[in-house]
Amino acid sequence: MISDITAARDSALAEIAGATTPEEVAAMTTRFAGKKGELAGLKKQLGSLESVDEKKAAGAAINEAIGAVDSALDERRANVAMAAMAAQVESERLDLTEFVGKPTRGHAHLVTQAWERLEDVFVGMGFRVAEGPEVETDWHNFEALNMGEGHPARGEFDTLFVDHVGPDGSSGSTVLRTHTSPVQIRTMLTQEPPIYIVAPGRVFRRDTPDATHMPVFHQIEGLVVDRNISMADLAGTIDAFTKAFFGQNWNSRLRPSYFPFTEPSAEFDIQRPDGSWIELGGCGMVHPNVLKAGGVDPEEWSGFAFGFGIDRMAIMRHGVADIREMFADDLRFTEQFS
Ligand code: FA5
Repeated sequence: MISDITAARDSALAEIAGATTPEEVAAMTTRFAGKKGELAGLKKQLGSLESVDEKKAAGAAINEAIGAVDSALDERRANVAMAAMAAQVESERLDLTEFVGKPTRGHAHLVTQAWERLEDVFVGMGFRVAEGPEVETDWHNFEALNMGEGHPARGEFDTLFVDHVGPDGSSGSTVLRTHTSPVQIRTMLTQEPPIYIVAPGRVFRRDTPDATHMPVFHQIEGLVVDRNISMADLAGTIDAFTKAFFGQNWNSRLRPSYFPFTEPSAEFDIQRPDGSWIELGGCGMVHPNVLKAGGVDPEEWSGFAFGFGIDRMAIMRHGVADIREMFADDLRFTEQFS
């Protein structure tokens, strides 16, 4: 009987060693280790043995054989599972070599590029960068800028109102800022002169899009408040800026204009190398009422301010004919720039 057990064990171990798939191992588990397996069958025959010693010896041999077969099955099961997983990983491996070539690099939006360059130029001239909220109070956006309720100049800003009821029950006093000029007020209220800041940011107007207008666009505000500041400082700053931002062969000029928050006021144009002039923004000497609203004494301090359209500067710098092209997200346009 012992020799039968040894033979059954050895042939089971040999077969198990040759199993290569999880399914084969499962079938062998039933055949060799199951209740109806060969070793179980031999175990049942133990009862027919006559001597106790023979029973003992055969019983021990069967238990040893079952143990050996069980551990061989466990080991084989783990090995084929590992091999199956390795095969699956291999079959699902992505061949990325086809994408290796010249990588296409993106670039910042033209408006972002202009925005960052403007900050660089002004920081280089000694200005600090300030900011304010896009949702603004009527007071900061209009009233403190010398445009009280009913002021006709408010009509020039096609304002978007925010549906908001104040703590006192008042409504209609919150707007999407129509320009970056409210940052002038916020800066003066939080900072003592001398003040030298620029404030780039997004602004909103109910303007119909055309070649030079967008309803959401960007401006950069400038504010200087110091002793003995004159219109000559404003002109000199703008000229230095034009040459630093656009290049040495670009000229700028100031044309008399009107803004409620500056007096005198001017419009700022630049001349392209081809000789044509384009309006980029407004500027002027800060109105005494605006200095007062900002808590600054107009007898002691004076200042100038400007507000330029960043989007217009971007199209100017890159020779783009229509401002809307910059926001169409058309790769044929975008890829022309770096
Ligand atoms: C103003 O917004 C004044 N706050 C500027 C200012 C600041 C004057 C400080 C004096 C002192 P204006 O509405 O002209 O002004 O706008 C300034 C610039 O923003 C324009 O010259 C133009 O370059 C740009 N701009 C105005 N509307 C649009 C628009 N819809 N789309 C794109 N750019 C615009």
